Amino acid sequence: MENLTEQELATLNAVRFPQIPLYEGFGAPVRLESDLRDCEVSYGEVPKDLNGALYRCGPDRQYPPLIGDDIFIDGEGLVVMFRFENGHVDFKTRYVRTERFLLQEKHRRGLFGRYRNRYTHDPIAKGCNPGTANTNVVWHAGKLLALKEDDLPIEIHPYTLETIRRYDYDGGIKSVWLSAHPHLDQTTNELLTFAYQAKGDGTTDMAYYVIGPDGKVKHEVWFNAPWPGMLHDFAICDKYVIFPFFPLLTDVEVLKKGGPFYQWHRDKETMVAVVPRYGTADQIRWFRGPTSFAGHMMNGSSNGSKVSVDICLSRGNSFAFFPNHDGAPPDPTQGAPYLTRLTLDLAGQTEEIKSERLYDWLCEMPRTDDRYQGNGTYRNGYVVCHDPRRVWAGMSGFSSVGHYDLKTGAANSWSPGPNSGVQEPCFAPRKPNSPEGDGYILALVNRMAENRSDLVILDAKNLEAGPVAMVKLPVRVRTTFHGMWVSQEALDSGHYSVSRTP
Ligand code: V55
Ligand code: FE
Repeated sequence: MENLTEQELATLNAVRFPQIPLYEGFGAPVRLESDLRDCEVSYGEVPKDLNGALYRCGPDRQYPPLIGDDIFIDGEGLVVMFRFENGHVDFKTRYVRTERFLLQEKHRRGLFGRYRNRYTHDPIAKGCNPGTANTNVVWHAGKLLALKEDDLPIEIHPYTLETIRRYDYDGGIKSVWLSAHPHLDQTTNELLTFAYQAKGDGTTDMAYYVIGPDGKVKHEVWFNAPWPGMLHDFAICDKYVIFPFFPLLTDVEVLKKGGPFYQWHRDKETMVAVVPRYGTADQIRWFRGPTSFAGHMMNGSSNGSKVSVDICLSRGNSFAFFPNHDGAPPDPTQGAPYLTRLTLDLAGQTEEIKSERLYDWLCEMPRTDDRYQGNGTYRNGYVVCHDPRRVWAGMSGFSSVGHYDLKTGAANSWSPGPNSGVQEPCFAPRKPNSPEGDGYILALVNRMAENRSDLVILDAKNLEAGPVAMVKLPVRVRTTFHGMWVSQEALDSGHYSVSRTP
């Protein structure tokens, strides 16, 4: 075998995915790129006032990973677009042509090993950016960016979805990568974003950036995290940004031995940094609370000296595929997230984090009416959840799309029924200046039994009335993580013209 060329070796290796639960049924790699003009509408009518595009992103393995195993946050990013025009919906998917994708394409095989462990990759991949662009898509300052937290944004074309370039904001970003969870303030057209482990694997450096409406870095704060952990998401409000630190930590020595990128430290507490939105590192305030974990935040707000953040919080690690540092078996009872309000009092005498559970439905992927990100008066939240009145189809994902009215405490939901699951809900306003929460919820539906997907359009104010329309896809879309609705007006102008109704 030694005297075979790389090319010959590669063609000897048939593409064969390992038989692991992640790749069974709905999780099987799809690996197709689709173009479908005029999707079938199996129910109702697509509102004619919904013009623009829903963008989403998720992993879909291009080639099998080198280690014969995988976790659900790895895999090459596939961008999904539903383009809405005058009652018609066109569907398109494209892989993001990351360096990693192009290198594997050339060699016709997987070159990457364990999630974010560069010591497990093929030597051919040395020096290649391992980013997958598989987590989120955001439209800001006239650019559509596909994001993953261990790489810089990848700019893609908003209509063809062709990959344009890896984007460092013309040299404005000095961190080695950027979060996949920037938060967009549609009233100022600023994109607030950050990097954790901002100088490389296992570093404690944090970088926080405000990108202006012109797409240029306008504010930057560097500070140190209490430990080199995961910081997947943060929250913004008018005067502050809030960074919660949970004890899922990276140890470079573990990486060198081929181990996991994160380990859970159940003996460690939760820490929260409140950073002034346009301030400096010396103004940062720190707060402490018991061990907890959250992937995602719904929104932040500030009221006088009190800063709060609504967050899908669990007591322990909800990423059971990252092991306990002390070798104990995973404890799934601790990983269930519930919408929880953390309150930090800047005028208080203590560093205590006050914590209050807002709803008893297990939920994740929290979203708002995007025009109200960072607005303390917001009252509508949208999640995927397990409404106990619904049937949960197990492996199909969450059973229901939920709407929480944070003012009245009411909760309602819609479920696609048995053998189906839902993905993260995205809000689209009925009209650009509609009041908060007046619009539609767009969500991908996993049809397990039929091995394909739907896109459901719901009335955001009345989920329980059932779909406004159901857009039927002839193919399966593997579970996507995040994305957003972008109106045609915002696509045309490159900015948002949102003025808030109080
Ligand atoms: C998360 C997701 C990621 C990731 C790290 O939801 C954390 C949590 C989709 O990728 O890389
Ligand atoms: Fe996320």
